[in-house]
Amino acid sequence: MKGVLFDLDGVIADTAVYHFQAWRKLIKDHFNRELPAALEKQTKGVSRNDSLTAILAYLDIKVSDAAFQKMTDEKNKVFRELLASLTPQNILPGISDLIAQFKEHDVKLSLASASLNGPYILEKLQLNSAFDAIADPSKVVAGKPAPDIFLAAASAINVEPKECVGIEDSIAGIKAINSAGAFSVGVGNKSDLNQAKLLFPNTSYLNYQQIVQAWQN
Ligand code: B16
Ligand code: MG
Repeated sequence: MKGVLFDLDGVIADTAVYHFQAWRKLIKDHFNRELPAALEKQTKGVSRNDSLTAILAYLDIKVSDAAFQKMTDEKNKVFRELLASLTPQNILPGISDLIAQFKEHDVKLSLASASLNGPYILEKLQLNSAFDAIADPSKVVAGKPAPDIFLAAASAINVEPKECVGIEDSIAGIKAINSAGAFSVGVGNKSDLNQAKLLFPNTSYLNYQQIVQAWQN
């Protein structure tokens, strides 16, 4: 195992709460409608545009391209305001130790987040220097569940996907890791992430030795 491809939202920090809070506000402001909690799961790991498409489809609302663009900009503005309060204390349990273990064993770290705010979030968490590369989601053709962002993240550290482990909390992300040919490690429920090759109930259970052993087998 030479590289680890990290998802961000839901693995390194719980920014999913902020994403959904921002979507909820947007939909309330524009249409005076509420979003059900189930949509949070559906939009996890999914790009900004694909998330709004899913939300509007659920609400059965059609908007012009210009209005769509304006809405994604507005959502991002609210999300960025929420991110302003992020500190290293928002790093999820177990992640700092796991990163230290990977670094001790010369495993390269690459970020494979769908978020265009990835570099800003890593900076707020003071984790940017821990990463060897950040794959740029604006440069990949298809978002998760397509493998593109994981392939880009592996290539950015010059490691073959089969020599990498990908860590994800979303259904779309686990599918993306598997199609990229990397070894998928899920963080979450078995009912959602049954396609993960190795699963931990939450980040505090993530364990370097268990990951290496499972990757080897
Ligand atoms: P942005 P990940 C994903 O992050 C989030 O899970 C998803 O909710 C969000 O829509 C997507 O990033 C795009 O984020 O609007 O900041 O570009 O899980 O891939 O780290
Ligand atoms: Mg995620």
